[in-house]
Amino acid sequence: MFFFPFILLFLAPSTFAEVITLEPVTVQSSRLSNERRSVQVITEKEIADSNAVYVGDLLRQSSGVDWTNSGFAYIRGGTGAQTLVFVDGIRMNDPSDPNRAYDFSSLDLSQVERIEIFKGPQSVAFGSDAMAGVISISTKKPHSLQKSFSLLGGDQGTFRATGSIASPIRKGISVNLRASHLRSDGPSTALVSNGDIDQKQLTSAGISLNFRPSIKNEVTLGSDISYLKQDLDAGSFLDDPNLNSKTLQKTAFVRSKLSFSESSQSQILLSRMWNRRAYDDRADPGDASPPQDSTYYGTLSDLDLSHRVFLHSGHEVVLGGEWKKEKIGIESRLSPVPLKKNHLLTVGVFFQDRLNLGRGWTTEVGLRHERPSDFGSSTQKKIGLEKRFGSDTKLNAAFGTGFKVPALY
Ligand SMILES: [Ca+2]
Ligand SMILES: [Ca+2]
Repeated sequence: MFFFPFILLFLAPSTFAEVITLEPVTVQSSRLSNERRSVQVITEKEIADSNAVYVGDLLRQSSGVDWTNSGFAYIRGGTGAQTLVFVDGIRMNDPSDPNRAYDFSSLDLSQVERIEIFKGPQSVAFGSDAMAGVISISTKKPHSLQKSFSLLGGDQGTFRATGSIASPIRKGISVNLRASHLRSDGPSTALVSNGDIDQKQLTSAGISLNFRPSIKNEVTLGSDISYLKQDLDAGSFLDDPNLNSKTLQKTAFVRSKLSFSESSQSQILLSRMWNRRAYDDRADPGDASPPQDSTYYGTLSDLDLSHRVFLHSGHEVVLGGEWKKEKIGIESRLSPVPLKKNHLLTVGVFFQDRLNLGRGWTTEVGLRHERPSDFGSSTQKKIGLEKRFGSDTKLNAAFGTGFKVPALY
């Protein structure tokens, strides 16, 4: 979609005397270092300069990433089901989706600060769903005293209002509030449309509290909510004038980052994601699919621990474990959907080792063992070798495996 904004009003952030600046903390960046992987980063400035309205407008410009108008990303020819998505470190792949894929439609780009795309299998670090790659989104969380408000309008009846405020409460404690509303009469969900207008309304809000007792230790509590109402189509090539969905998504998390010494750091993340998606459809000429009246419920609870140790200069070990519980429910009055299971419990442990051999040579090995209830167990491996030539050139060869737990219906 090409987008031409005709109004842009932005009240620049105002910064006052007390400024607390924190580096963004994501679980991903601690495990998947940018230097040594096929990673693409889209920065806040690039997002602002692009004038894009949807996350997909940016993802589709990235090499090796394809995009559908219905909101799913495909990395290196893999499917949306094989792409693991994190928002602020929280797993977002919806257990109530038939493929356990993440629908980016519920994410307002105006709330996004940074997008990292890790290409290739990352199952050693993150387990199931990371077969084709990982997309990690960081939302805007300024910790200094800031107020901002913006309005944006464009073609296809597009209008967006965004506001945020961040403020220190007292020394070492800050709060961040933000909200946005987006409405649009397009683009069509079907790639080929015969004039059917697909409206979209997305309302999002979030709050986070950050405690920073010392320079290297911090705890963040946060919660986000979004409500999306959108018209859909009956596939990529078939308009449907009366199919729509309503999606309510909520997340809550507590994250702590602790440094025991210069050479030892831990991260603990406890998160929960709720997703409720309701479809409404009526029969119409050309619509071969039966009418729908169904609601999908999915929750995902996750406890993720990792500990990083620098044994000596150039030798780094990461150990970690994860406990994850997903649960789904489906209500369908017209055509009941049988479930294989209504919940899944997964426990996993992993380690990664990176060793600098000198003369520009670095090796990396990793192993993860994961046991999803009733689906057997799985061990994932990776091995890599890198040779640097000066500061600008490197040669990297890597082998990694990936896996995916079956969807629950
Ligand atoms: Ca439609
Ligand atoms: Ca229909």
